Amino acid sequence: MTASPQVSAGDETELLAAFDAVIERHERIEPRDWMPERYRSTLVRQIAQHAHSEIIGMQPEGNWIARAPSLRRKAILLAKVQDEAGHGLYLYSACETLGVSRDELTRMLIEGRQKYSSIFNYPTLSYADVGTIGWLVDGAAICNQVPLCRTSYGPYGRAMIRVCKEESFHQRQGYELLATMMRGTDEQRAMVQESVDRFWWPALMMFGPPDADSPNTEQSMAWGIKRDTNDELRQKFVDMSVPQAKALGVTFPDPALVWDEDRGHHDFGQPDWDEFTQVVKGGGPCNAQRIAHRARAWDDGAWVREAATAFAQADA
Ligand code: BYC
Repeated sequence: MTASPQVSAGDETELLAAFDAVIERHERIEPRDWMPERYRSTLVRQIAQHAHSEIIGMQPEGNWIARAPSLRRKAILLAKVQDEAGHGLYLYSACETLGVSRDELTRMLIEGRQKYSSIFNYPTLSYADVGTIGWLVDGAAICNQVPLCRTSYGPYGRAMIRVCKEESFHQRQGYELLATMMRGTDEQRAMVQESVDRFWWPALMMFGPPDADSPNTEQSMAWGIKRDTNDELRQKFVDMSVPQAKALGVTFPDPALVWDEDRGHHDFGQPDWDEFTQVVKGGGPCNAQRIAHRARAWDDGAWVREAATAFAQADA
């Protein structure tokens, strides 16, 4: 339950102290617990953005389902894209526990009042992109989402557990696809490298702006919504990906990428943050196409929602 107008200032101080104590003990806030309005709105913003990313994220890979090179690849890709739909649904349900309906959330996405991950505004130009998305995009998602299993809001953390298990399969299928192509012809190897070159920097942008330019990180860390900062997770992703690239036989397009013995981490260059800002503001290569497709799918599905509502009412 959120702060109600009947709660007096004295009560609110007590409620806030109880809330802070739960956060301090790393326990969970549940939907019926009192919570500060800003905690609730921050969660709605992040969970909705996360849900929208899963649903919009079906499009770049969905683009290749009808052109998969074999029945096996098609079955894998279909299953993966359907999993993403499932992730969106768990996350919309988690968001609904905060008092906002899925209809409202979808409207906010379509009207540009809520965001989705920048990564899905880039096109998928070859089948190698299906592998690269699995390896790097789902890989980045895992880095970001495993700590979210311990987020302070119960329904979000519980949704993340299943999402992470499925993302783990997604990453492996991507890596396996790329490894298969790397054992193929020179042309296939070149396709993989070209795809990795296009996706590397956008994958690093998935973690959000540098900590110094991230307006939300400090408060979200204090509330236990985020467990690591954007830069910490980006570093973890780079450290994890470099040996995988080596095993695969591809390189990343970053001359500054070197192992730093003293830090025990890789040093790396910065993505083009102006490009990131442009993409987040709606000016990426595929923003308009992604939203137009989502709006069309929402309109096309109106009869299903109406029929389901009528059926539920008839049954009641
Ligand atoms: N793209 O203060 P910051 C998947 C926004 S899908 C767009 O650091 P925060 C998959 C940010 O919202 C997985 N916008 O924010 C699916 C904020 O703007 P607002 C998607 C971004 O929230 C299909 C502003 O920039 N994962 O795996 O503390 C196929 C300042 O940022 C981005 C999630 O959604 C971005 N990359 O931290 C394959 C993870 N980065 O809202 C795979 C959940 C930042 O104030 N989300 N912005 O107007 C999070 O962990 C956090 O929200 C973020 C950003 C780390 C992304």
